[in-house]
Amino acid sequence: MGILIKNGEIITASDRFVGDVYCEDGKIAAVGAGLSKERAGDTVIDASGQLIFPGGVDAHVHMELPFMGTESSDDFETGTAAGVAGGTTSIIDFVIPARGQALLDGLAMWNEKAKKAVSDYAFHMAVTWFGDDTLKEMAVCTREHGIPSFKTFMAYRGAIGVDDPELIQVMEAAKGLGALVTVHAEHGDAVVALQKKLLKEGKTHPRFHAQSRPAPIEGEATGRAIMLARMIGEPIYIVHLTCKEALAAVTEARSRGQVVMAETCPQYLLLDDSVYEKPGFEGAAYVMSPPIRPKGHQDALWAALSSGLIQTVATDHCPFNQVGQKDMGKDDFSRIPNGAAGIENRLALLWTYGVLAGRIDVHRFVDLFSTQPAKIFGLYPRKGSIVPGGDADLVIFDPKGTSTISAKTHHHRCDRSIFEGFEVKGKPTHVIVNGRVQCTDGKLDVQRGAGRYLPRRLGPSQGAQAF
Ligand code: DUC
Ligand code: ZN
Ligand code: ZN
Ligand code: ZN
Repeated sequence: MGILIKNGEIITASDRFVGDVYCEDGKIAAVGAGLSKERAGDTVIDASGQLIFPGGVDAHVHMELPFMGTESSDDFETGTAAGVAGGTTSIIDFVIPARGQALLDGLAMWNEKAKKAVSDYAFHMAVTWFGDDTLKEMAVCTREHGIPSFKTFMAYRGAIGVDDPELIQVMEAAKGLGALVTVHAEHGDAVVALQKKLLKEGKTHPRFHAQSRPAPIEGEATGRAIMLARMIGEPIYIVHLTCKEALAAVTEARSRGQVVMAETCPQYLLLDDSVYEKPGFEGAAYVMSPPIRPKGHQDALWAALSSGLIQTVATDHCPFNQVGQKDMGKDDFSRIPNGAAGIENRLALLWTYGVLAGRIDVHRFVDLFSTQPAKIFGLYPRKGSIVPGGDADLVIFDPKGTSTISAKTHHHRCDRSIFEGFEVKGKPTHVIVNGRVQCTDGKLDVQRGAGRYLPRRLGPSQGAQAF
């Protein structure tokens, strides 16, 4: 049975027109005006006055991630369902093997966890150490498992972080495989030194988390990662870029023609570090790495989105409950699990505070939300577009109406929302995932395990093609 969506305003990264979309067998079968393809039993959706976007691709999420002595509180079922509620129909999660663990053992664990996803998923592979077999394992990931992107952490030294010699080895290996290296850029040793100093002075409150990882720590690591990628001749993708210092490093590299891509997240665009001054221990909800920056950085990030300096907006969705998880760090900010929920809010926030605020246009919005992450990471045009033959992942969006984000109503399995009280305009009336309506007017109808694994392949110099 198919779905015919009639008379919607179809908006992609490049086009905008009123028309119909016909979905059949999980794929988009036709796009055009006045389609009359429907057959008996088809669902017909009148999308007059509404917008139709390609389903969102969130290229940076962590479902049930074992981290800092606990586990992120959304699993692949609840986390992907929250994504669907917010118009995100595909995710790329990170396999993060423990230091010393084989990459392929980590992959086996993630394959198992992800089986319950309600929407499609792919993986990046984190390389958390470099052993005798790592190069071989990276080749197997790329060639046999469709994982052509590798993540490295310059922070979290002693746990999942790598040192520079290891980072160089990962970049060289990725270059040989035609794979892309993504980097969490913070100067790990400097963070540890600052944490020690602050704690020694008795500074344990969540606000000192931010003080232990100031913007120069990210700027330096971003510049160093870019320099290493330049030395090796390998494209690089900077995850969750938050500050002017890091933007300066990207700007300098791009002006030389180096292939550097960057991602930011809604929390870095919309919050400032006054969140750490909330009463009591409430600031812990905003403890993530990198931290929320002082006022001034947010406008620079918006400008970088609009100019194309930053290519994608992901969420780094990594929720922890205030009660029972964040409170592990009640007496020591360095023990507060790092991360927050956000997968459900990306569309609403980018739309309201990006498009409606005049900071980005509708095509750039679709690009950041869906098309660029799909292109950069090898999912396009199956994902990230509205074309015949592509997967039928669509958001039908009613631009009318206003709602307020709250932990009381979100689908994240988390007792706090870092966007609590944010007003957002419009709402998805239908979210279609693989040709099936999975959310109608905020009501989910998802199927545990319906999500499929998405093997990926990057074209030659994929990064350079992407923009
Ligand atoms: N930062 C976070 O805040 N959480 C997960 C991992 C990371 O890098
Ligand atoms: Zn309807
Ligand atoms: Zn990170
Ligand atoms: Zn992350």
